[in-house]
Amino acid sequence: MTESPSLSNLLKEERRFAPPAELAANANVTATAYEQAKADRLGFWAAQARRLTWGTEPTETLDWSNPPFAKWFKDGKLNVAYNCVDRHVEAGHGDRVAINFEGEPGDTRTLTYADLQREVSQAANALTELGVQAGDRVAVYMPMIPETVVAMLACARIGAPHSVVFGGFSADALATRIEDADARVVITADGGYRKGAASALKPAVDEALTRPGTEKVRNVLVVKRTGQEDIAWHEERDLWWHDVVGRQSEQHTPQDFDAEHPLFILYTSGTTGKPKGILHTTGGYLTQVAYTSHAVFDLKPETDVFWCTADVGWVTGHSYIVYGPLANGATEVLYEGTPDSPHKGRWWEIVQKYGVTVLYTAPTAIRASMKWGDDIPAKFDLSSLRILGSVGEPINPEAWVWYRHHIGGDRTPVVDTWWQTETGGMMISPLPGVTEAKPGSAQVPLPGIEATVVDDEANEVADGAGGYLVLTEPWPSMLRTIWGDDQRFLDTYWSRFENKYFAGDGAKKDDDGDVWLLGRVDDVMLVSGHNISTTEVESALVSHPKVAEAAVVGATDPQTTQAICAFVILRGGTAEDGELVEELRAHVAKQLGPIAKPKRILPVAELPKTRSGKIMRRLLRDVAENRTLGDTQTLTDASVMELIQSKLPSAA
Ligand code: 6R9
Repeated sequence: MTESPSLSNLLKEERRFAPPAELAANANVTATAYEQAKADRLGFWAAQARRLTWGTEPTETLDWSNPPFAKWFKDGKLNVAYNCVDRHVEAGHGDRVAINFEGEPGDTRTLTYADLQREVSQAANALTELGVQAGDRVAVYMPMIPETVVAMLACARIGAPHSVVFGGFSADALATRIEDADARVVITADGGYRKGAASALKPAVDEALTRPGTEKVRNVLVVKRTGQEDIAWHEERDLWWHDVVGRQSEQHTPQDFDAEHPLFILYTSGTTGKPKGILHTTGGYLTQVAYTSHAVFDLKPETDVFWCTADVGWVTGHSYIVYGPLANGATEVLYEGTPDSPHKGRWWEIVQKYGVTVLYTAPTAIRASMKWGDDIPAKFDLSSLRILGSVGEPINPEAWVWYRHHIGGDRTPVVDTWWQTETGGMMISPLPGVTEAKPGSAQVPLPGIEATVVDDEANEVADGAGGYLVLTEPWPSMLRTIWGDDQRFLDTYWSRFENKYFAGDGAKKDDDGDVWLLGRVDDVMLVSGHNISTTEVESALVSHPKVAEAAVVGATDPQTTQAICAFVILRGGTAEDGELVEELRAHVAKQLGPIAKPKRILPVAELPKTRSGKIMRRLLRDVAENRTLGDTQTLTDASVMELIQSKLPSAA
């Protein structure tokens, strides 16, 4: 990549936040973990695997004889559900709360580990009665309710890989995923609550199952959540969860599976082509999500109340609602609804109500809270919080600092965790009791993880330079392949650089060697011969007090190859005017240098986001370049694009 001298000051973030002394003194993981892992990486992971209870202990840590097809702990055998549930009951913690469920309408349920053991056993028995065997795939299309976690654990318990499809996806998206995974049973609900109303799910399943390719689905198991009356019913196929699961025995003996037995398939959409079914397996996956929950969230199962706000339909929900926290025997919150139902303080009310100690959320939610106003979280007692986490997108330094100050009361470390559906678990993140934090940087690979930044020729870049993020050694929770398509697995991740995993993200190392994520490489802009990252310009915009959120794209330009075009959401109802736009352009030029000054800045009311909260710059590029919009299937709210387009009468 070409380095612009005027940009070499980028991300010179001077603020530093040392870990609180008490947290550091009692941290689960200290600096020695890095040394141990450096000295003997495989020995380190073998030791972490011993956090789990194995039916047969593994003797071999990694088989890398056929790269990049890894086998971790391959001669070991274990049961994931036993590890996440039963063993905690056997250790005398049956009365400990596993899940504090808060429904959007305000209904609540408390499930202890003993409750979870009974329900997972019943559900496992039910699936077996329906003929589901080890290896059969089960699709899960559910709202955020306890049965969703129970269903996933029941699948794991009987060795049937689940394929969870986010409840906001359409019938078509669901059908494609059912077909690709060749699922035999679908678990769903009549509906769930979102934004103050019941929203149906079952009709989308009915519709999906009329599509060719889904004929092999024998049964649909339906949880009654909303009690809508006019639900269509196919007698020969549909079954109520409460009938079938409810009548099962509460005893179920878990069977051990090979460490490399498939645990789940999870589809990532990507920007082009059909969704990729990312395959994760049993022993390595559980080892890494259990370890990272312990290390990065510093989870103390006796005292912590953990809350990950992600949807279970995303990898963050799989790894840090279901498998990681429960493998640690932790107590957690599960919330069904949206952050602003029935009011914009709902999340902070939940933190106060359950005494949440560790909160894990996404930059998009933090920026929404900033926009709604500092006074909202200030109304609640958030003093129970001791660690804050972020995931999903680069977190702008200003959002990081706001999060720490307004949510964390200036006490809490903020851990910015970089990882992907493909990596299964966290890869790059500070450790809350060890790392001196830098707002906006994910900083260092976790112990046992090897990551770096390389240039076009695969050479590691010097400190202070940018390039592509790569992972240079296999890790336990790595994807094993793309379901049914080994060649696409090789092409997508392993062909760009030899023997290195290409993550698809741009990154930069600062002078201390810390890693800054700069967004997807597809989003990097080329302006007058200089590569400029969208993240950097966005962070510069967000550092202006009047900007809540920004999305930046490069639009084709005859003079400069690409011209920087920024879409901004102004904070707290700031009036838009020509002067402010000029002020913002000047602000960016001052922060980053004149080369990074946006050619156009457009104040907008909303930005297009994926359903997991990531900004869809591709669509904004279409707008900025006056093109018809590309695929909008993964967009949360398609009307956002109409609003934005209407602001652009003279886009050319
Ligand atoms: C866990 C998850 C993966 C992509 C990833 C990157 C972006 C995630 C990030 C981050 C900067 C972080 N991403 N965490 N970028 N800093 N802390 O989000 O998985 O949905 O597969 O997305 O998200 O671009 O490549 P997934």
